[in-house]
Amino acid sequence: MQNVTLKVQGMSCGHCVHSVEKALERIGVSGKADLAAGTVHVRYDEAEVNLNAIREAIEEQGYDVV
Ligand SMILES: [Cu+2]
Repeated sequence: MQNVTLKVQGMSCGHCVHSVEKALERIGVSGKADLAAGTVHVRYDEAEVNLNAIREAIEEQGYDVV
C-alpha cells in the first residue's frame, strides 16, 4: 500500500471534501481530505491504481493538485 499526502487547492467547504473523497472512492482509493491544511491523504494499492489516476479523479471534481 502506498500512503501519499497531496496538496489540493480549491477545497473550501464540507461539500468539497465530500466530492473529493467520493471521487477517490469510485476508483478504489481511500482518501481523507483535510480542509484546513488543504491536503488529501490517500492510501492505495499501486497494483490497482496510480498517482496519475488519483490526480485526475480530484481534478475532474474541479480542484487542483499542486
Ligand atoms: Cu465546497
